[in-house]
Amino acid sequence: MAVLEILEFPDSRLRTEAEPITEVTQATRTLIDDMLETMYAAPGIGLAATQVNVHQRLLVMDVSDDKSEPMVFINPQITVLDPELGEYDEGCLSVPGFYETVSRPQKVEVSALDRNGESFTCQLQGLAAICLQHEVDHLNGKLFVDYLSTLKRQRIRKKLEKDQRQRA
Ligand code: QAP
Ligand code: CO
Repeated sequence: MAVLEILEFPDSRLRTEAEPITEVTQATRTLIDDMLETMYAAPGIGLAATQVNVHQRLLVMDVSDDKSEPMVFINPQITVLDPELGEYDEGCLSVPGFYETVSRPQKVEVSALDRNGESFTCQLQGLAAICLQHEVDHLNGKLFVDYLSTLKRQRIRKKLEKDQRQRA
C-alpha cells in the first residue's frame, strides 16, 4: 500500500472530468487501497481519485467516528431523495486549512459498483450524504470553493499559491 500525492487547488488537473471505470480489476483494488491509506493518513473523511491525479470515477470515504467503516463507490450515480438543503462547514484535502459553509441536499440515494464490481444501492443522510456529494463533485472537476463568492475563492487561491511557492 502507498500514500499518494494529493493535488492542491488551484491545480488545473483538479478540473478534469473523470471517466467511468469499465472493468473493476486488481489494479482498481490496489488504487482503492492506496486511496484509503492516503485518506486515513491525511487524515480525511473522503477522497476522490481526481485528487490523486487518477481520472476515473472512483471515490472512498469513511465518516465513522473510529475510522472503521471504509466505503468505496465506483461509477456512483446520485439521486436526491430530499431536496431540502442542509448547511455544513466543508473542508477538502485539496484545499488544506480552509473550511467554509456549503449547502447541499440532506438525503440522497447512490447506486455504484463495489470493489468486486458488484452493483449496490444505498441511502445516505447527514455527513455521509454531504461527503458523497462533495466527492462526486471532484469526479466532475468541481471543488467546494466553487460554491463560495469569487472574493473568498481568490483569497483561498492566493494563500495556497503562496504556501505552494514556499514549499517548492
Ligand atoms: C470532504 O474532506 C468533506 O483542510 C472530505 O488541513 C469534508 O477529508 C466533506 C482535511 C467535510 C464534507 C465535510 C482538510 C485535512 C480533510 C484540511 C476531508 C486539512 C486536513 C478534509
Ligand atoms: Co475534497
